[in-house]
Formats: sequence, C-alpha cells, structure tokens
Amino acid sequence: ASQPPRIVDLIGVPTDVGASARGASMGPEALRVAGIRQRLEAHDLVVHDLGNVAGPANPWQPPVDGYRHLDEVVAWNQLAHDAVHASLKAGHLPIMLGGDHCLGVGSISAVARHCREVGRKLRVLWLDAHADFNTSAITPSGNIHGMPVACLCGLGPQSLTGMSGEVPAIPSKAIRQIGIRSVDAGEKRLVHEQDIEVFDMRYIDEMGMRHAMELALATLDDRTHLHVSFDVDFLDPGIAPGVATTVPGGPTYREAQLCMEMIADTGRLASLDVVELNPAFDLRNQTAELAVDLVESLFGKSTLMRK
Ligand code: B3U
Ligand code: MN
Ligand code: MN
Repeated sequence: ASQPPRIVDLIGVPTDVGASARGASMGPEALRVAGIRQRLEAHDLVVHDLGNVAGPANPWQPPVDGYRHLDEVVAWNQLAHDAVHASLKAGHLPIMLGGDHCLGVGSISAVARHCREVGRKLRVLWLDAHADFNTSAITPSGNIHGMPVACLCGLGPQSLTGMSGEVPAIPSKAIRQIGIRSVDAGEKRLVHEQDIEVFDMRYIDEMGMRHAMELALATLDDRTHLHVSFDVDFLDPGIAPGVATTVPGGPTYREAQLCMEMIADTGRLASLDVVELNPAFDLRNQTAELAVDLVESLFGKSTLMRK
C-alpha cells in the first residue's frame, strides 16, 4: 500500500470570476497571512508555497447565455488544472487556495485525470452550504461557482466538462456532499436524478456529524484517492462571516472539527481545495484563521495522541 504524499504544494488561484460578489480573489493571501504554511509545517509536512497562478482580470459583466464570464472561468480553471495535475504527478499533495468554487472544476478534473493515469479510485467530499449543481438552463444567477459539481458530472459547457480528457470527469457516485442547506428548485431535481449522496443539515441534525461522516467515508480502501473540496460557507456564519454567500444553520466549530478529524483518521487525504474565503466580508481575518485551524485538523492535529 502506498502512503499518501507528505510534500504539500500550496497553489494560490486568486480569482472571483465565478462568484456573485468581488473579493474571493484575496483568499490565498488571507490564508497565508493566517499562517497556513507554518501551521502545516508544525505537522511534519514539507510545504512548498508555489505562489499564485496568474489569469485574466474580472471583467464584471452580466451573464451571457446563462454563464457569467465563461471565457475567464475556463482560463482560470485551466491554470488550476495544470498546477494541480503537475503537483500530483510529482507525488505531492496539492492544496488549492481559492478563489471561488468554480475552480473545483479545474482542480478535481486534474485529480480525476491523475487517478485514471495511476489507477486509483476517487472519492470526493464536497463540504458546502450549496449543492453547486446548477446548469446554464436553471441557474438563478449565471454564476459558475454554483455549477462545478454539475460540470464534473458532465453537465455543462464542453470547455469545462472536458477538462480531464473524459466526460464525465467523475462518476456521480464518487461524490459525497456534506453540510448542504441551500439548493435551488431546478438544482434539487438534478441532484436527485444524478443520485448524489447528500448529507444535508437536516441529516446532520437528526443523525449527527459522526454518523454522517462514517457513511461518507465508508468503503475507502488503500487504493482510494480522497479529495476534499472545502467551501468555507460550509461553516455556520456565526463562526465564519468571511464568505459572500453565507447561509444560516451550518456546522458548529465542534461539528466542523469532528468532520475534519474523521477525514484525517482515514489517512487517505490526497488533495484539497479551500475556496470562497472572502476577506472583504471577514472580521480581522478570523474566518481565514478558522479555515487554517480546520485544515490543520485535516492533517492530523488532535488534542491527544491517538491509540
Ligand atoms: N445556488 C446559487 C447560489 C450559490 C451557489 N454557490 C454559491 N452560491 N456560492 C447560485 O447562484 O447558483
Ligand atoms: Mn461551493
Ligand atoms: Mn457554497
């Protein structure tokens, strides 16, 4: 059994072209200011901060045919895809510092391509308040950060669905969504049709985070590549105000910590996105600091030595 890579690459992707508000482009720097590199180094990880990729400016235009800024979104996703794929190919563990969640297409299509190349199975944990399963036909906003899961499942423009070299990039059964509490009407139908396994907030309220995560992490084995796509709006707005699209009723600090610790315990985490952090909405960088704290837990910070 191969061990997960222990060299971590930080890849900044500073854009908000897929979002409904400006500011997620400042996310990578806020995470660095919160000490992400040093906090990971404290856990015996070798951290390479690769800096930021450089893509087009945000033209701040209205949607065209159901997509806002499609060309710019494709350009940024190609940069994210190439950087994440190169990191995985080098045997490292990429952490994509977003940027808005449209970038999940570039990052996860790279992970899917890598898994195909090396013959590994893929499990994607999508931690989010939103299902991100809109298409141009049903989107209420035209914002592509509301569409990445649909694109990865093959629903969307070919320029985004085809990025991994295969459509769909990932089978819908590889995905587990956690923390969901805002799904648009048309989106609900698609999530149901695609049979996505969703642990929404009602499920977490009734069954607990522990049970939800036990199921979400079931049937992993030593050939599974585990990818976590962490949209910071997953967290309750009371502890994480630094996002543009807060939705009340998210996981508490304790629930979020347990979620991350249970992922760490699998030992299978092999790539990560931290997206939608928006310093323009934050209070003294507290959401960035919380995100870094939770990332530390993902990499095995725990209060006691585990037996
Ligand atoms: N579902 C809405 C809102 C949204 C989705 N993802 C985020 N916001 N961050 C939409 O615009 O698609
Ligand atoms: Mn999202
Ligand atoms: Mn979200």
